[in-house]
Amino acid sequence: MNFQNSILLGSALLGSMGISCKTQKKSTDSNQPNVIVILADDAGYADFGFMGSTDLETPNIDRLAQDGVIFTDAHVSATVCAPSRAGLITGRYQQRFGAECNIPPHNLGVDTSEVSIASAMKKQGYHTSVFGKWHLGEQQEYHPNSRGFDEFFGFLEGSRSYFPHEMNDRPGDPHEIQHNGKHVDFNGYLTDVLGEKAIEYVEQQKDNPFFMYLSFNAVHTPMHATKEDLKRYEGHPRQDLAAMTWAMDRAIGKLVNKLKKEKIYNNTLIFFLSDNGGAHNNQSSCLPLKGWKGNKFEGGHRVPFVMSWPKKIKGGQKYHALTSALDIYATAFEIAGGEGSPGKKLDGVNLLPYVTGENVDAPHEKLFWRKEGMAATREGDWKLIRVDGYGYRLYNLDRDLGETKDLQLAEKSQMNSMKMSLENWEEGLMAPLWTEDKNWNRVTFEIHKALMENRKSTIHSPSDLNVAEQK
Ligand SMILES: [Ca+2]
Repeated sequence: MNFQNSILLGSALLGSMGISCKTQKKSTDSNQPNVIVILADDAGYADFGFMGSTDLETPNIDRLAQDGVIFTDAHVSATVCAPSRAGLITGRYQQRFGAECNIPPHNLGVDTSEVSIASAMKKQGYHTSVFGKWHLGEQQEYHPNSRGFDEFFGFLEGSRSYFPHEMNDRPGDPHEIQHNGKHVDFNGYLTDVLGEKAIEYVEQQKDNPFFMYLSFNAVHTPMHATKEDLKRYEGHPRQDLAAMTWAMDRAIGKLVNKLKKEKIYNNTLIFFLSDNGGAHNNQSSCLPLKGWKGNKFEGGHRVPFVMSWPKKIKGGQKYHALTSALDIYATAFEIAGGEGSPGKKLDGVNLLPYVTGENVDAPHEKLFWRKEGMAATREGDWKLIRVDGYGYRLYNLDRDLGETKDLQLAEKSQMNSMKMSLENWEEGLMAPLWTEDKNWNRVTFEIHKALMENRKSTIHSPSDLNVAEQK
């Protein structure tokens, strides 16, 4: 089935589901750039050439970074997949609407009163699409097509096989690949397929301003790669990750080439980032940061983050002040001609005036994180971590990027001021609408405790808890 046919089929299906999917009018404002948000999954802070990796190859992403701005102190709003994505697509701290924890239950998702970035861009006349992992709710009201995305090709769950899979690909399963609600039988390797679909979409929409959210599940587990890519990295100590990263880079390279071929690359605003820190189980590296996916040390939430728009942003820049994935929404919406917020008050800001030098202040004085009993805040170079039932740590990242020297006694006034500012922020939040599994919460607590004590954690999953209890 070609893409045009599949769009018609999808539209017919959506029509029968009572969902509006009108074709967007061609914009009269030719200056509106296309916007593409490329999200990697569980990629390590250090695992791209432009972030200093010497053993993983990412030539295409590196070129993209070179064409734009690299944010060196950029953060996602959560250290695990679903809440991080909830923040990204709403431009708001996800704890404000109860999406604080991972993996929404079958019947829940991102509160429908939140206006997604796709809905915001549609208001500006954009055609909108998402390719890949969703992870923000499975029911019809939480489905991408109900949240402002004209096109959805991907899967609703948090991870799946990269190859066709008997269980994942059962029609109706939330892991199945679908196109606008309709089951799709795909062939080949999913990272390549998502890249191809993104290119087909560009071909379809190249004459209109479009918004694309390209949400790779790479390099999340399972560690699946093609034979050819694995062969390229034979003997590599991180063979699977290197091969998966190479495939994602290849897909991004092909997409950028398509934009260049169509002569729309210069007026396309592209973001590239990871949804959280490298995971403990996917061979990733967050060095020189401490911690990894799921915890409140920098390795959990500081991510590689690039913004490129050759027409308006000078390439080869590094930007060092605090920035957030929450800023993507405000930036895209304002650059598309939007003013203020299309819904509730955004927590992110438009980054453009900061990277052009028009605004010399920092986009954020403070950033905050919380998932149930574990919370953190940044204020400039200061970092405070709070673990309920255990205590606090205060670090100065300028002198101690690896978060090892606790300054809470030596810097009492800083400690008290940040503690209070975290509590003030929490007053604007609600209780989580769903919570983490109890055992996973204990695992996360034990990891924080070990890292706060500058010990290696011996516990990484609930099965490790059982072993520890038997000792
Ligand atoms: Ca993730």
